[in-house]
Amino acid sequence: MPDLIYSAIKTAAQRQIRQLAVLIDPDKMDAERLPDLAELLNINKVDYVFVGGSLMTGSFFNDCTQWLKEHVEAPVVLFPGSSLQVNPAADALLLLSLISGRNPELLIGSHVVAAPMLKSSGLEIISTGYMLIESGKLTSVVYMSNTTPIPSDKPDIALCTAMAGEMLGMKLIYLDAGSGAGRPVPASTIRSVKKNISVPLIVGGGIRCTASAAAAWQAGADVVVVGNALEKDPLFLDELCRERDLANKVRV
Ligand code: 1GP
Repeated sequence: MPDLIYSAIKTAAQRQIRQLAVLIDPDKMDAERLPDLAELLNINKVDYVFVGGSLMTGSFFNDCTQWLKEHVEAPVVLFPGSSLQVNPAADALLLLSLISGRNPELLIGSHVVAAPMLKSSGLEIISTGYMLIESGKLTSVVYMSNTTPIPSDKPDIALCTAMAGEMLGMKLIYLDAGSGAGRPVPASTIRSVKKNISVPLIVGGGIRCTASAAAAWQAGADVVVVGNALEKDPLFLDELCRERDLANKVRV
């Protein structure tokens, strides 16, 4: 499988181009709202659309993924909360190993079970060292993963974990405070992880204002992920993209 999406993320990261991914949780989306959202995503030239959720109770995942692939210009990347969230219509899938935790199922177990299905899906599979950072509140992902997140005031633990992930061959590191986090990943943690790895760094969770996104990019995030805040106010996307473009000096 060609690594088109990974190459795009990596090339942009090497050029220090800040990228934005919008996370869509199909449980919190419906078919009526998708067209307006797609228009916003296309107008603002969002870099990636991530699709997934730590717990999915509805049945919209497959239709939502397919629809986004057909109507949105940005690549559609699966960010699966479980092996049920796989759809070959997408462009790529982040194969998350939860390296901040010690739950064997999320480190390797579910990957073994899903491997044949992933292989036959034809999806570009991107090995991702996924790290949860404590955020001041019990997020769904922390509860569902049955793991302890890395304390937010222990950047050393975060950086050693990220370094180990890279040494194990993971192609991306994702620092996540969790969807709807009380506070985003601290800039000090982002900075120290970024200084010690050479693979691209994704940061998300609890980003609700442009200042938080700017702080994450400034500290070294290559891709910032925003979900919740856009579910509440889709027009926030315009501000976020302005901030990204300002940081990239594309437009003022
Ligand atoms: C969660 O990083 C993502 O995994 C996005 O979080 O929904 O809080 O923006 P939010």
